[in-house]
Amino acid sequence: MRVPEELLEVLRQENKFIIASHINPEGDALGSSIALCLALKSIGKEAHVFNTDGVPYLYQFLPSMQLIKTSLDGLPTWQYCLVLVDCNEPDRAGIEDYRFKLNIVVDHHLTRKSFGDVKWIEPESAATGLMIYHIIKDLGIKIDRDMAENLYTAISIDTGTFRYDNTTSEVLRVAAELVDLGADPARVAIRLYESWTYNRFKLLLEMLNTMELIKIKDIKVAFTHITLDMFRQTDTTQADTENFSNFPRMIDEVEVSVMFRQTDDDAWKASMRGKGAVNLALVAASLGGGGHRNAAGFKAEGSLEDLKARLIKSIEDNINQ
Ligand SMILES: [Mn+2]
Repeated sequence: MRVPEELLEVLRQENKFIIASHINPEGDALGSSIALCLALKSIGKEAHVFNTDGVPYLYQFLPSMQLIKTSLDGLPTWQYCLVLVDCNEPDRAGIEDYRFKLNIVVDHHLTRKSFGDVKWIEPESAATGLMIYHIIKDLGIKIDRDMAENLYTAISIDTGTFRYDNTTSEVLRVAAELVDLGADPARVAIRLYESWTYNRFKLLLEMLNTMELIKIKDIKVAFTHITLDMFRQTDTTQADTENFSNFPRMIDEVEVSVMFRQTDDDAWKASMRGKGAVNLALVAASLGGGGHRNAAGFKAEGSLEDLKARLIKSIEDNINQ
């Protein structure tokens, strides 16, 4: 993986940065942003981290997470370089109404958009955190414990903690180095996977109870959903559903797991996880969303039944592509 020289040059020469990541942030978005902010600060730059949704409780263990601002009010953004991480268009980050001095994009999502003056998009990279690691190294910045743990978490979450097929030897080498630099794998794993609220667990049970297995051509797809009522009954929020779509994928014969969650009366978000038989990035794109081959999502309006029908059609069209 090679960091474009142009990107390094801009980071060396400019002095004021605002780092932003996508709405509903997860470990890669947050860990990458915080690590880059700490790194830029450590060489005397002014850097801010913005996320419109803030830090979900699941990620409040991230070192230096208090750096994250949920508002850009009062900052003359036009004097700052934007670094958009883990997404590649400003409306994904809720910053489409702001102007910046220069727009930089660092992302690993397949869907390419035209936004950005200096772009580094690497769909082959397991995580944006891995790209940020290379940027920090190439800038000659020493990675401290806080940066290490943020980068480790970013890489960990996007590789299913070193289980998905994006877990390359490079991923493991970088992770090992981050552990040497102070990241604590056991602490991160416990916080990511074994620190649920009881309510979140109840919501998972509700979701699993909705599961149906549908055969599309030769492959089995598991459908689950969460209604607004279920959120209300368990006193949980959308952020509590992170990774829920992975559970039905545990079943041997399930190739694709789709979880729909209701966001408004007639509005749903679908999150899909696969094992390779269907290119879910293409399925998501056909329905106005995006993502990776084995992890993608989209938003849609209408009834759940309608949505399912559209999705089944799209999966049919994209089997083995
Ligand atoms: Mn990512």
